[in-house]
Amino acid sequence: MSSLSYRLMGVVNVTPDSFSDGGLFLDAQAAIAHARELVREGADILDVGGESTRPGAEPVPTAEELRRVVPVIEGIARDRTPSDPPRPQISVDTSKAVVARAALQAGASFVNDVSALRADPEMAGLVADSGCYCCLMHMLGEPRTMQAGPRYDDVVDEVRSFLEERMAFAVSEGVDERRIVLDPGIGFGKTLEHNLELLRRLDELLELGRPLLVGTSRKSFIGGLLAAADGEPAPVSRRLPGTIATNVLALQRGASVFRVHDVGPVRDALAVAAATLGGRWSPPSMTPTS
Ligand code: HH2
Repeated sequence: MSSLSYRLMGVVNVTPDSFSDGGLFLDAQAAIAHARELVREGADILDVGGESTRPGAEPVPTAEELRRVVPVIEGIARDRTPSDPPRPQISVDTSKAVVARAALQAGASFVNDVSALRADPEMAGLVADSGCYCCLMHMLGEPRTMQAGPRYDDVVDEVRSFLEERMAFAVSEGVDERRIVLDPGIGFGKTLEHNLELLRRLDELLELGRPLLVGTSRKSFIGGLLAAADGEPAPVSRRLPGTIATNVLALQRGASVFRVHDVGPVRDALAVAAATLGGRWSPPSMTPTS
């Protein structure tokens, strides 16, 4: 039986205001300890972020974002097993080229830019010159306003066209196409129905020929689906089963990078799901690098 290859990306939020774990790992030592735990649980990639992108989040000044993420990336890099490439791969969740540059110098090799290289004109050149991996994610609008009545004629077609255009832009700026990962941006300018439609038809994005990353972890559409009779969304503490369900379905539809907070339980669910699915498909390869 051929096996399905996929990678787990553990979330390390060094922020006071992230929607599900804000304030828990604001201290660098707490964030590094959390990162160690995620690696023990099976994270292949750690995604370190110093700015929340939750709906309504306020932008963080560059100096503060640097202060949050750089010591944590340095600490994780010091901790790594000296394999080739070192494990875990470190990703920085930022839209600012100055922050990405410092993160790459500190040991990151993956830029997770939720603006898909639109927010900072320096970002595409930086990614191209450094030869790092990057994730291009779809978002309608920007975090402050993105949930204000998002509308699409066909959400999947529009997300696919957007990702195709951003990938062409990245390549025209010198980014190696083989280092690009694509993400439909679950929860970024989407209603509950848009998120479900994207997950249901995720395989249509495979036509773009790059690995797909999905981030459903603990998101509010899961809370909305499990809302109480009074319409109150289920709290973050009740969203793990829904996170697992959506990640398993995304695996079945071709996703190969899973961005999650609860690495251990999702790892177990994906291992069983992948074994059950067997070799029904194989995602485009994405080889880690240092
Ligand atoms: N989701 C979040 C942040 N970054 N990056 C990608 N590529 N895809 C995602 O779906 C994604 C992302 C939001 O989750 P979280 O980091 O937990 O929350 P916050 O932005 O509030 O810190």
